[in-house]
Amino acid sequence: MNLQNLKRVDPEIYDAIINEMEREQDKIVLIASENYTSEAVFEAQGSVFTNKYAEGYPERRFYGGCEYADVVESLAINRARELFGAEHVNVQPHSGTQANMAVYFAMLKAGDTILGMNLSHGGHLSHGASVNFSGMFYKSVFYGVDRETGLIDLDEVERIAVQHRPRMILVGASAYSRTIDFKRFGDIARKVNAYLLADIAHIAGLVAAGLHPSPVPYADFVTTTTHKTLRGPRGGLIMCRAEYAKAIDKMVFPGIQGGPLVHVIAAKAVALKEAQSDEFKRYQGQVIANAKCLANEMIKRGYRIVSGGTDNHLMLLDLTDTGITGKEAEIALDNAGITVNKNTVPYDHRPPTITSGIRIGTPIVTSRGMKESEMLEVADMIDGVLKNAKDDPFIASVRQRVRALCKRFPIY
Ligand code: DSN
Repeated sequence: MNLQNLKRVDPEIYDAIINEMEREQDKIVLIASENYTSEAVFEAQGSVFTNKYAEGYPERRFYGGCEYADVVESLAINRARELFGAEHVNVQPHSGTQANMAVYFAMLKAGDTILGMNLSHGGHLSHGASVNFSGMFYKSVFYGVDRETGLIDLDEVERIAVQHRPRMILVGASAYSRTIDFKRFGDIARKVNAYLLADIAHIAGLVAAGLHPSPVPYADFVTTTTHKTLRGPRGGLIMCRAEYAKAIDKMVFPGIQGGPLVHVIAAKAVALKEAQSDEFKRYQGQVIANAKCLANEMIKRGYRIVSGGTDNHLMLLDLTDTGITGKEAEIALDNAGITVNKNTVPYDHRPPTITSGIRIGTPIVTSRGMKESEMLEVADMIDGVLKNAKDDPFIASVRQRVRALCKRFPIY
């Protein structure tokens, strides 16, 4: 990347960017919600479209000079519609939470009941958590996972839905490693006359590649971020049935956002084009293969994975019986050059600032080209660090192994 102007104008920001590039190159990043985009996505995002105001929608703008912004946004919309088979798409949400906000504000009244997955069981803040606007504006009720199996108990979801008659049901998770039965959620929503919103932020890439069942046939609304498994720029988008198109578009703009980030929409369009390729499908298949390999190896080494394994890009390692907390594990692993996030496990007795688990995901290491043999090496290093978290020379030796592995898989 040529950053010579930046280096001259703002050396502090230049240094931070260079340091971040080195960090991303030099560490094994296993944060399940992150990914490394292509250079084409970077180039689109770092383009002149950051200069442009384009309030409104293609051919219905409030500013002159939007002819090329229209090209970009129309391409993004059409590519997303094709990729996911959606009737209508809005590509303007700045984030996944804003995509969800637009759907709630368009369809619900303050005080309505929403039913979502419990945050501490793997749900998301914007699905009704009390500290989030979704928990402040709406009455939220939750389903979780079964204590024994770690799986969403669909009969229990139905029971809660019948009991509380929510106006909207949310399905989608930030830390759930199993296939989600969107069809059954659709049946439950219809039974209680609720809207169904599927938030596929984590699994959008897998859905696009046909490796996870799509919610589009069953859900009234599907939201996603574009930067996780989908491997695009940081942002969100909304898909919905044609009958809700007007309400959703009106709520995104002028309801909750002003000018769209046209440079980000350009980068979304590029990512959506890349997602149509066979290479992308192979990539998503490898993401899952790597996650399964890593999970199986950790299980072989005696660790407990919530639900006993994974069908997707992530797993939750339950450290309850190991004598190390999620927080301690996150710090020790990062010192060794392996970046994960601490995460509550279902029924965790520790608070979210400490936790009894870590979440591990394979999108980034797979983007770098790593395969099963590297996953075995990563499992060996994670195991070593968790067992020797306080042994500084040991941690330093793993750091060297991580550096050597990362050198073999350059990112840009
Ligand atoms: N909850 C975040 C994550 O999955 O990392 C995304 O908002």
